[in-house]
Amino acid sequence: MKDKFKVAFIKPNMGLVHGKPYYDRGRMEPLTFAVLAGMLPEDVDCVLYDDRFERIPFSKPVDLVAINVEIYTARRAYEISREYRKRGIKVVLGGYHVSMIPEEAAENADAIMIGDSEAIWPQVVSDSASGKLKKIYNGFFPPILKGLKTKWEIFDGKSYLPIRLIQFSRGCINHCKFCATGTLYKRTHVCRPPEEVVNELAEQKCQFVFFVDDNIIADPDTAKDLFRRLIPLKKKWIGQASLNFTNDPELMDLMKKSGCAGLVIGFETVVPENLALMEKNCNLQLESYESAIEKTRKMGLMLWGAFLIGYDHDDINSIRKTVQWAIDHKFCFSAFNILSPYPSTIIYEEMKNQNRLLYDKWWLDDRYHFGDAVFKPAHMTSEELTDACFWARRRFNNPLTILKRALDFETNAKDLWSILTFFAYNPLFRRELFKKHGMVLGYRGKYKSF
Ligand code: B12
Ligand code: SF4
Repeated sequence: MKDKFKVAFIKPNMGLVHGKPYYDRGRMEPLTFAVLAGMLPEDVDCVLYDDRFERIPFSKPVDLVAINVEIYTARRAYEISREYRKRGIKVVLGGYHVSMIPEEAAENADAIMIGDSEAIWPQVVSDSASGKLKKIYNGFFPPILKGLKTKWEIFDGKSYLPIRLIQFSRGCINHCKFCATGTLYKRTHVCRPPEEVVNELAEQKCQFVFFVDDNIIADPDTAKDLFRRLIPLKKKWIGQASLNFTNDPELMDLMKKSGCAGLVIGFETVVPENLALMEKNCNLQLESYESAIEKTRKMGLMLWGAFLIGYDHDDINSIRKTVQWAIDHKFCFSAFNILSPYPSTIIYEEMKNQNRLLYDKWWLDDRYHFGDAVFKPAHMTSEELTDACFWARRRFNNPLTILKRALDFETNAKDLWSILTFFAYNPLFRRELFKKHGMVLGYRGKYKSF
């Protein structure tokens, strides 16, 4: 009997901490591969190697290697690709970073997939099986999401946080200047048929779900349809959304009834001039953050505030103000991300033209460490920005502040589940922030996995 064609999916790690691979205790299942595996016919064997906690068995036979590449994992992804190609095994790269800078990715692979791979990925595998792999594959735009099957079985036997990831929609109706999604999707947003999403979830035992959509309410009517169908499932879910859902009482009501426990909200900044520079229109159109947050509190939602530090109207004081604001609002979690221009975004081009980038390709540069500022800020030095951002993370996550944030009986401490969730993840995220800071990207030949 002929052996099945075997595809190895690889989720690369980011890099090394004190000379050893970064070990992320807060890792989630890499949904991308459940989606890619779901597109393939039964006669293709799929295996997943998650470099974030497993050794990659480079010498194990496999017919095609498929690696997901994001900007922080690009260097490691290219290292893994080299190891396989040295052994004569074909490698295909795909994912956000590949779509943002295909020419770089193409130098590091036998084939690349640009954009969303629905409808094309099975062709890549069959071309490879017949020895006719092409160098470049272009995905359909906008992507066709009807009929998608998420094959979560690919995660069986592996250890991830106990939360099931799923996607209802792709893209975004905004185009913020710093954002990769805005750059790739050009204000296009596509939903999966809600009934297909709910049918998939109904078969899943896991009671806690993360909708990874960039903005789950971008198409409010289809989101309402999804939420109505979710109600009978009685699952708890979290997701990402823009705050303008608070202007629609019906949407809020359905969201709550469908089991929404918390949301990641991209506040980005409390400095209005920065929002204008970012062109973050969904936030500019709000009456105020305060009134919108008040409505989410009434819903009992636990918020994860996402902030971008280092825009041109930021200085040390505004960064301090932003952190204090997040603490005062008792957000369950917050991410203080340092502004890091991604290639092909508007902000990258602007900074390049203004000669403000410290390195041309910071994600591949030996001098770069995770958490470093990679450009010349307007009102401080890049070192000051690096320090301020690390300070912001420490301040928000210091033990006393964690306790202060916990004491919110409308949200984080409203019931036992919320308290347990708050205290399970806050200390974990605190540990990870220290571990991650200063990490070098890639393994640089210093650490090999066999
Ligand atoms: C969920 C998520 C997370 C989760 C983690 C998820 C996980 N499993 O580990 C959390 C919240 C922890 C997270 C963390 C971070 N994330 Co994140 N995350 C996402 C998000 C919202 C969804 C990813 C997802 O599951 N998509 C669903 C799948 C189905 O879509 P997909 O991956 O795009 O795959 C499709 C195609 O791209 C293609 N494809 C993808 N890979 C491959 C590979 C091959 C071989 C082929 C053929 C095709 C292919 O096929 C798929 C189907 O069409 C994306 C934004 C987005 N819209 O995708 C950001 C995103 C990927 N994250 C990003 C970043 C920067 C981060 C952080 C570094 C943030 C930070 N500063 O700390 C961290 C660390 C990430 C890490 N590598 O460790 C950026 C990456 C930017 C870039 N240029 O690469 C994104 C794009 C957000 C953004 N808009 O900027 N993230
Ligand atoms: S709203 Fe969010 S996902 Fe959309 S472009 Fe802006 S930052 Fe990106």
